[in-house]
Amino acid sequence: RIFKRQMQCRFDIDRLNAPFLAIYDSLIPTEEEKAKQNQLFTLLETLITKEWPDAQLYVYGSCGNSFGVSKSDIDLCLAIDVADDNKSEILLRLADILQSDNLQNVQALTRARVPIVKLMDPVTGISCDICINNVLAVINTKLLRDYAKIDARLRQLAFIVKHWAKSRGVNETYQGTLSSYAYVLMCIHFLQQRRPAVLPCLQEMQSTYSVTVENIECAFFDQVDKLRDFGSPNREPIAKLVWAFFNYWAYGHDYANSVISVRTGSILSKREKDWTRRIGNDRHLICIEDPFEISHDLGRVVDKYSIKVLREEFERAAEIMQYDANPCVKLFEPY
Ligand code: 3AT
Ligand code: MG
Repeated sequence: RIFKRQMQCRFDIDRLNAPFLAIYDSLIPTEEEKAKQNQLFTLLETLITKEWPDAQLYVYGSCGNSFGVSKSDIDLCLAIDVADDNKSEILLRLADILQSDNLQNVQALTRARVPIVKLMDPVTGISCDICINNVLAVINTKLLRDYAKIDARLRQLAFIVKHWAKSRGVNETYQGTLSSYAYVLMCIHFLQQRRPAVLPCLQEMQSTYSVTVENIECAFFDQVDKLRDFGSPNREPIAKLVWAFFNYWAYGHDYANSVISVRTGSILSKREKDWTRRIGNDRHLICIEDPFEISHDLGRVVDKYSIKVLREEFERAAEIMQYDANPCVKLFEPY
């Protein structure tokens, strides 16, 4: 039905590899920048363990999952034994401590959906958010980082897709478009689906890593050094994958019936997830299953207006990849 327009790839696609790789290279944070992030992390860790000796500080999000572009903020999670009701107290105390140490713009947002302390380090210029006990995010960060170690093309594709999404204004969950996390899951799933596959499904393999968090068992194969050659039977270079990614989301994906699932490395049906109708604010117009919180659809932020915006952007990108003389410029033009 919707497979009407899946296209044949243009004949000169390979000439786009070098320009796409150049864009990727330009987005990677430098060693100097990573050193500054580590420096700030160490400072915060020291301040925190002085106050709470049993607490642990973790990096999550793009600085920890290896999908962070240059100048990203740092997302941190403070793991501490505290009742949910007392989180605000901890955040306020933390804000006090940070302020006394000359960190700038310190703010405790205790009433936010995810309560955090925000701060900026005047020495490195890096901004940072600290939340409490969001341990699942720390674990999904590890899953993404482990996938990235298997095949270099995942990081290349995800950087390009994230850069496209930011340039085109479709990386704004408060406007009904998708989070960076959702885009990375879309890239992983896409590479699991190539034939031959570029990525395996780590959660379907014999687990070598397992933790239970909030009653969810998170288990997967994490000895990814052993999978370094996994993707080599697939010889598709980056330009072909970018082309195929946008072609899939423009013309190949069955929005009415399908759910993409990194957990199973396959496509599930909306019916089996019971995601066929709107429940509360969850509309399930584009369905992306969280790998651990499997009742959680990362597409739930998308509404009947923003789904149109998103699909038009996928189609625009697919058309550019198909026909434009200079896709590496046109794709990222500000909206
Ligand atoms: P940016 O480079 O900052 O755009 P990011 O990787 O930091 O990308 P997000 O800001 O979207 O990604 O989210 C930060 C982390 O929070 C990523 C993931 O570990 C976690 N996370 C985000 N959204 C969700 C979600 N809906 N469910 C579970 N974990 C999530
Ligand atoms: Mg982030």
